[in-house]
Amino acid sequence: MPIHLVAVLTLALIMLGCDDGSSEGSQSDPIKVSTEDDYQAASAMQMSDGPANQSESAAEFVARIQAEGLLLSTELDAAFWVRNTYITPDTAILAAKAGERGLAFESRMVEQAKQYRDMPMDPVTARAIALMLRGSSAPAPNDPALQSELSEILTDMEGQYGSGSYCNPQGECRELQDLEKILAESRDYDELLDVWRGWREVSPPYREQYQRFVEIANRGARDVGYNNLAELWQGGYDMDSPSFVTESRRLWGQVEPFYEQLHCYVRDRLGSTYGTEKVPADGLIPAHLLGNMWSQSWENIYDLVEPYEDVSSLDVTAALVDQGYDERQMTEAAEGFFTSLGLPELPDSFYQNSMLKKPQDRNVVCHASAWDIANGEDPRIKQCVEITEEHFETLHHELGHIYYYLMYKDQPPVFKGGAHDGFHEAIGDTVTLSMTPAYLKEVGLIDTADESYEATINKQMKMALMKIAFLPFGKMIDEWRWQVFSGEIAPEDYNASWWKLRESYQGIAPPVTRTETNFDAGAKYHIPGNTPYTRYFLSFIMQFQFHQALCESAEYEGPLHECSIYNNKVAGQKLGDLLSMGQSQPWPEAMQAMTGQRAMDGSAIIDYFAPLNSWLVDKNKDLQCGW
Ligand code: X8Z
Ligand code: ZN
Repeated sequence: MPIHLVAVLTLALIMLGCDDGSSEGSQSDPIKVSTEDDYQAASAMQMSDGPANQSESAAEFVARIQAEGLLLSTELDAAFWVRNTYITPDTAILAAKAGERGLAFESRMVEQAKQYRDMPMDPVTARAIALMLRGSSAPAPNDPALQSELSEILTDMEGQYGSGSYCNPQGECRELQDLEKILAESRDYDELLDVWRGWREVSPPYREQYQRFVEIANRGARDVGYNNLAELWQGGYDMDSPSFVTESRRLWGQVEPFYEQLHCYVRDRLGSTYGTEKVPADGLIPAHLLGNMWSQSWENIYDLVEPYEDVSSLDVTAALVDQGYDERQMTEAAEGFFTSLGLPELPDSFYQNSMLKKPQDRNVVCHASAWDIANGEDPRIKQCVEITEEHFETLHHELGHIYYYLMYKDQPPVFKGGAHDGFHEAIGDTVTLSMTPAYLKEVGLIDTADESYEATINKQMKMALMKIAFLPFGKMIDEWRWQVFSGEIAPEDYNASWWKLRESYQGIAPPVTRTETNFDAGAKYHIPGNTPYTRYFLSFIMQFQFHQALCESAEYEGPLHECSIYNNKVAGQKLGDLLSMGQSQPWPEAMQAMTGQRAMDGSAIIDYFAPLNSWLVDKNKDLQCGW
């Protein structure tokens, strides 16, 4: 749950892999925060409770809040880290109490910051105040009893998800990662169905808690100054809330036709595998056949949809296993990509303090996350690493967060954060776009890099199953939550509305009848974990823009999908500069510095996949696409 408390302290007091964005202002006169002095000052103040002192200037207020926040984050980080890596009733108590203190702090901060809203001040302080008033993903209501209830609900929901398991009729019990493995590897329709349905037993027990969470967090959003939590979340992008919604829909419109082509082709191949009575040629794809528990990315069914069978496919999983990689070596290999760009080595503490392996003797929240502990001095990741290509990619993703933390370490706390949350999500993924066949050969993960047209299409298909299949999923999750928060979706319609969006965006259907006794949204981590999801949709679009820009700075000429910035220090410098900015400026500034454009844009992802797009259009010409 830490994620909501990340944001609890909008000040980036703690950053857990998924952080909140930024707002107005510009950096001309950086706030000076001497950590040592401020710690002492904050200790002396004992986390001051009252309203801002009338004689305190806006800049003094910002400095004080940052100092107090730093102090508090030490306690919160410790409680949440232990909770996430050791789920017990005891750690629930510790984490809920810490969360409550975080919410109380946030509430006081917001109330005090409001007093400065319309005062004249320098632009840097103005941006700091605006960031404080932006609210967090679970904003604190201005009521101690509700703060306590909110913290308990969030701690409990995440704990239930993290310790969930499913026991089948034969009495065999499995945790999520083992269920996911079956979903990825089995091709037995009924076995897949059992596992898909089984995992969804985790969430009905917290459906009512989620409903209560929505009520309390909406109250928190109102206390910050928004109409509801949807508007608060949408307000995190330096744009008016309706124009952000319009903008994100515009981006979806840019990529939707390509998704439909991919859907069409995959549906046809699945029809050949499972029969068209199970996968109708012009209908929805049953959600359990796509190789992933949430049908969010489809690379695990690559073998069923491979375009050219006799051409070498890049089996990175096999290479990692054959070469005896362990969890730490995989992490070091990912680190190696970042250092090849000229970025610093990870501190020793990173390997000492991270959790890279799933403990056998206790429940942990396995969903991967990155933590900014001790103000950039003790960054960590938590991932139940498996020796697979998918986990190798996730390690790069997590290190993207870690490098953001390291590079904005010297920013004042209030400016620690991604330019917006999609930037934070995009960094590691941008790097993985450079893991071309030529790169894999260079680092010894494959023997030969086949350069034929057929090999290119195979590789692009694998990438599209990861990147294009994800887009409607990345979009629909918050479409659902925005409507839940605004009240357009009533609690009694949670499940039906979820499937309506799954159907219209993704073209998939539940394989068995669902009713309102189910809570299928809640079976995805980010719902009980309350992590906003639009960030991933944006990231999947922007990472191709970033890749294109970095390739240009490396003076690469050629098709985008063949570019690798591995070892390129000029590209590394550009990336490092972006990271160092943190959220000190509105994101269009960061976007411009990185890409020369001020907007997010889908043309780079379309350009990257140009060969596959043409191939699919041709392949599908006799099929009836759409649903
Ligand atoms: O949650 C994550 C990361 C942590 S920020 C592992 N991702 C989303 C997911 O797993 O659903 C990365 C891609 C999408
Ligand atoms: Zn992430």
